[in-house]
Amino acid sequence: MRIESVTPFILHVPVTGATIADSTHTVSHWGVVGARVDVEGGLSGYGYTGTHAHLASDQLIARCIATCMAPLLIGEDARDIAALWPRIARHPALQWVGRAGLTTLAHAAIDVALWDLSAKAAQQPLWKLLGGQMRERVRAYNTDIGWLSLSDEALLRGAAGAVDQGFTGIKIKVGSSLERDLKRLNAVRKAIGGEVTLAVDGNGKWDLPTCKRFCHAARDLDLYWFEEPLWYDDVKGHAQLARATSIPIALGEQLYTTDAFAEFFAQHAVHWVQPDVTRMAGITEVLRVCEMAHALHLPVAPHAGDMSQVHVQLAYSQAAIAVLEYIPWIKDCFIEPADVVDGWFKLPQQPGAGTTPTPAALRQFGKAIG
Ligand code: 0YR
Ligand code: MG
Repeated sequence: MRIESVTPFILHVPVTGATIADSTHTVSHWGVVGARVDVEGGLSGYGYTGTHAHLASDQLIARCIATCMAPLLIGEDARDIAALWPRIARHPALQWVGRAGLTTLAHAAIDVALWDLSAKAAQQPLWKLLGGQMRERVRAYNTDIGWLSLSDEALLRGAAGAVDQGFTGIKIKVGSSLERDLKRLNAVRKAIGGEVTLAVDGNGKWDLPTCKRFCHAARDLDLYWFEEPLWYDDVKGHAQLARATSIPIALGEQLYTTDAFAEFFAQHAVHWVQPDVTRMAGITEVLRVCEMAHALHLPVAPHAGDMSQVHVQLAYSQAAIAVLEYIPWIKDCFIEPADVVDGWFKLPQQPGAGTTPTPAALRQFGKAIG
């Protein structure tokens, strides 16, 4: 499967409603910055990373794919995924300017495209190549009903609506003020009852004293996890919080490397592990984190920067993965959308990684590479 060309693309796809907000970001579109890898014989593989759709930085990622990474790939065998991973990640010119950041996001698009190609060549959905189906179904939790930008009424309506649709888990954003967040959470818990799992996500906004106050005040809400309570890289702070509260700590969506996860594991600073193929240079590296977590008996709940198109393939095949995030913004851009029925992700059927965009999506949402 000789690689003939590597072509970047950018899609900006609208989110639900005009904009959504968490504690740190207000977002109107999801950025899908990707690579199409064409091989001899006519197959095309697709992979992408996820962004907040800022065109200037999306164009940097796209150009990194086209000018820095494509030359390392042309002429190579696309099935040599394991060998091509360090060839890009450890390439002197890339490593000097990257190692974490936009070069890693660009690498994610490439790695996912290579896995997509291997699965398409085998005429199997990716989960088959990753060990086969190891659980009957994958539980979804709904994040799209929990934004800080929603009014109290809309939040309650959305939470109850998700439960009516069959979701057994939801996630609510926090990080505005303790008073507002706690009031909303108490109302949501009342509305959904005690059976539905209720997670909260702070997106790294608060400091340790605020987190401790929050955890104390929320102790009777039976929270499933508190995600990114503190600044993303603060291992010591998360370890302190983990010791101070019985609420499980979740994190990982902002971590780029296995070393970063290893440090959180070593310090007992995380309970729910949330790697993301779109940030961690692809599937190859996330599989390593899943194995590390599994060996430590820590459950994995991948963050869905891919909006679960790829992660559903992992969730069906990786023993460590317990639950998967659901946000429906970009699913209809793909030949086979990552759909949820009655609160459970459907088992993908199409050959590949689930990353092939429809021609209509490329036309409607495509942006210039610059
Ligand atoms: C919006 N999921 C997250 C979105 C989401 C962010 O900023 O990117 O909230 O990725 O934290 O768990
Ligand atoms: Mg999050």
